[in-house]
Amino acid sequence: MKTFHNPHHTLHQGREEMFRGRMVPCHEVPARLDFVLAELQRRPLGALATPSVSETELLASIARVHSARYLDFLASAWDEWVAMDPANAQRDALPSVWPLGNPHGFRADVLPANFAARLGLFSFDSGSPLTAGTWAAARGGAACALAAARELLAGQRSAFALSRPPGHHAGTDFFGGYCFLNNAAIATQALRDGGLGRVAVLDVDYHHGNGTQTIFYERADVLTLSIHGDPTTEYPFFLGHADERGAGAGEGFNLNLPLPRGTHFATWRATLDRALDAVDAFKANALVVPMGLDTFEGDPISGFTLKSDDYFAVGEALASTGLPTLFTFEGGYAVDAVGTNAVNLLEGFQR
Ligand code: SP5
Ligand code: ZN
Repeated sequence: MKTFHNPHHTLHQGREEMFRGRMVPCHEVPARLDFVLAELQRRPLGALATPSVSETELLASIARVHSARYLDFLASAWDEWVAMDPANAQRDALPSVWPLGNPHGFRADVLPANFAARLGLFSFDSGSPLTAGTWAAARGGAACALAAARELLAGQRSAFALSRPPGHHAGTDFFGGYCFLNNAAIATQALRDGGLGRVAVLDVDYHHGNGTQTIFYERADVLTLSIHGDPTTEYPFFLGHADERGAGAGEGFNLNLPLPRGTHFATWRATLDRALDAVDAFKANALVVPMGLDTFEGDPISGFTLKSDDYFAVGEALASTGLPTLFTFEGGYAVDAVGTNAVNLLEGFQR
């Protein structure tokens, strides 16, 4: 399978994230991608390339998923942050105030002129620093997703969009969970627009793919599935329960499979079979896998116990659908194992 990697990823480099009342070093660091790239050079799975996508086509694909007002916000966010206070050039932008959703009655339809208020309006946590190069890095990731979708549309069996920052927590008009543009959703929509009738998105990151779920929640042409830590105790907390089944035309086209913190591979693997049965029943034309490796036993912020060798079996199981499959790179914070784990999964898929 061909890998498209983001040459601009280091432009996004947060310093600290808010965690329980204090600032801690960011978990989502550039070295994560470097380790995956190095492992792909050691154990090649196919060609390695950077995406070549025109800026016009790229922005059009991104706008199929994200709102115009959110994209305007992202494009000017850094300049506005620095304009608030020249000293901000040395600090990452983090939100500190948010409008609660319904039924609390705060207005989300009126754009505040105050940038700090807009930073909150378009986000849901204070763990996702926005930096000088965030917009450029995120666009580079969307380009990888689009290039990978084109591989599948050209008839390839699989493709890998290797980028950071990750994407699956980002929604139509919000960032959070270290994510700014939803690469998996952008790829999925590009597959639909390229003529594939039904696309399944099976999220295997430790954290619920809340952004992807909300983007496709009312649609019957995209089946979203997610296996993740139970949101009762695990981030992102406010979405990801089993009773969220889709709405309107999309009712029945979302499947959440939450598992308790501490779940071992045997249970996780059996749960994957449930998800794969649902993908089969949906008669998908393609599969998109937001690939998080934070299910690993050594992950510093997660609670499952998968071992490096288990990822071969995950890849093999995903291959059993026989569908054209596109992988995006999501979480995985045990930095020196993330390359091994990612390539184990992809190598298992190619077996
Ligand atoms: C893409 C992805 O995996 N996003 C995950 C975002 C999780 N953010 C909250 C993490 C809580 C951090 N815990 C810090 C532990 C300090 N020792
Ligand atoms: Zn995660």
